[in-house]
Amino acid sequence: MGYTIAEKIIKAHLVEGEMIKGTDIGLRIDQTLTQDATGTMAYLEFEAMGVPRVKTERSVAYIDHNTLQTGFENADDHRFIQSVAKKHGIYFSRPGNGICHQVHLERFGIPGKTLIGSDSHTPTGGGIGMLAMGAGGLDVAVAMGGGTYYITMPKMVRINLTGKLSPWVAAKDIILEVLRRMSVKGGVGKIIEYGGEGVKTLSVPERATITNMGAELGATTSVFPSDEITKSFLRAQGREADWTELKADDDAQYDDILEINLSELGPMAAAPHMPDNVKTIEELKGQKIDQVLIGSCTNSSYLDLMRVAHILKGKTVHPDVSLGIAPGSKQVYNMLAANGALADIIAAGARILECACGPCIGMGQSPNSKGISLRTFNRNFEGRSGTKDGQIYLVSPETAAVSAIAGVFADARELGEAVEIPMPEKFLINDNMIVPPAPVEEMDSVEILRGPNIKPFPTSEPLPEKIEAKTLLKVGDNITTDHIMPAGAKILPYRSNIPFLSNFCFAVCDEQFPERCRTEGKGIIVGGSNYGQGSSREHAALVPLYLGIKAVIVKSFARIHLANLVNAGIVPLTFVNEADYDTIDQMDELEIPDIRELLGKSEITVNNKTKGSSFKVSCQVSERQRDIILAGGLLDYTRESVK
Ligand code: MIC
Ligand code: SF4
Repeated sequence: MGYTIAEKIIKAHLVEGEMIKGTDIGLRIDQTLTQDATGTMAYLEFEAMGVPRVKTERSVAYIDHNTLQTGFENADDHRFIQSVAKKHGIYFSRPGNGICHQVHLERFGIPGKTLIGSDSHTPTGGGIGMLAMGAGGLDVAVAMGGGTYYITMPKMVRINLTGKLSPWVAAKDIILEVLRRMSVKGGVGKIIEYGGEGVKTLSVPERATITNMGAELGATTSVFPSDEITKSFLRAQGREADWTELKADDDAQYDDILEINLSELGPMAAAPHMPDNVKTIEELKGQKIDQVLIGSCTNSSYLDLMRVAHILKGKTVHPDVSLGIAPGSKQVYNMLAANGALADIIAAGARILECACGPCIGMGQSPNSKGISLRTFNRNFEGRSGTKDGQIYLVSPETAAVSAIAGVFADARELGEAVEIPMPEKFLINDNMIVPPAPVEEMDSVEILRGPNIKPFPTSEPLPEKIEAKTLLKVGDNITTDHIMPAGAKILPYRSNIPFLSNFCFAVCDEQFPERCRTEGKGIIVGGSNYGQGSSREHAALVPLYLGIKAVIVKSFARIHLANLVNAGIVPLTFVNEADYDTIDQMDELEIPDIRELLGKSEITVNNKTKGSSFKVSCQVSERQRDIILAGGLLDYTRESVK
């Protein structure tokens, strides 16, 4: 039997387990990346492991999220990360160099390699044929130390692309179509592989837009073949030697196959507040808009912004609209400046933002009250923009640009004939903002610079024989990490200060939650399906840990968040009968006897002491995860094994 692309990469990196779907496998990790919002914690954890030098082929620390410096906190964290990187063998991408996923694709990504990153959009690397996955900071720290990365062997889904996109229809519309069909939980436990004749019509950055937003499907990752197009992209980046061919065998087996005829797609938008709430442009056309933002790791490549510049050239942004543009990398920014496209963008009235995540993570540019904001980003979760009642729509750069001029949702196809913007034969290569680590012989003399914002991370206690605690919060389906641990300009600077962050835990859902936790001292959270979707931020587990949360009982979990809960030593449980969710009320007192013994079992009794009833839950953790929880979290469990 032949192999899929993902199976080939997994096979070449398998260090534990067998490639049997649904079982735990351990992978050797070639590359890691971190960004600053998760990086400070990841490097504190790396330091705590006591490994002097990273053992990966390449590890890169990016500064791209916390670039608003309204106090000392972010700047201090940047200096901390820079000094850790220098000492421990990590390349450092300075603030201003761009968004981690865009820069990694341009300068470091290699087909056939494994990459994990402390950011859920790490699968962007799938656009260049990497097996690239988002992970919690601690998992990344372990991988940097040479430790194995564990996932559940995913199912394989193939998406066959046929035909060719119509003029002004974009890669973004392809992934919006996939989201429309599969939903935000449709990818859980799966790797999405793209194939078919249509693949040849898509450039590497377009493929990367698609794999990037595979994160919104909940997929483990997404991957494209590495072909002649990949080769010419790498050649244009001066890295042809990094190319290898990668394709699925003809007789590879897939668990599911989807067909998408690119010729049939039109422009689409994901309406508030979920990336799978997809509408056609026909349904929205003519509605007034307030803001347009172009950028983010999904859509800020050279090709994206050249198309935008072409649309804006000689026009003026509608008087009722604020248009912000953040190029994805210094390379993109520099090239637009050199060829005059930036001048066209400025002349049209766009507000040029730093090349960083910026408004995508609520770092500025929050829309007006109830403001309708069109963004080329990947997430439109409630409150993420920084304006609680902001109405965020996710669109392609083409739709964004035409709408910014029109002042209403507009259909870019009305521009008529397509504009051919060729992929550059050579990108502008200047790695002067990437600082290499100190040579081994000098590492001991590198001083680590720590600011006062860095507080110790919370430690968990060994799991008791039984958990007895109140349901301190009951929430519904599709709770995101932006609900659990919000980000944004006011809170993000405190990512290395768990006590401070805890004041904002679940603030979007229930502002009283942190106070209740403090009063009660311990608690349980009850939730619906796809709990913890979105970000890889381990803070969404560390903060509840700090607040005394012992267990989370839900209908189903998102992959990375489940791993983060285990790493923090919090017990993840799922209802055996989903209907039991309805029998629990907030503040009900629950009791889970013999939990130490029952971890990993599929039927565990929970007594609802308030209601005098009981129900069954399952604890779907592997043996290794059970040992991690018993040990009080991954850090303690790992410390000895990677030395
Ligand atoms: C996001 O897009 O939500 C983030 C901010 O990039 C996160 C990481 C974080 O919370 O720091 C992610 O996607 O993992
Ligand atoms: Fe940054 Fe937004 Fe991409 Fe997250 S999704 S890495 S915040 S640009």
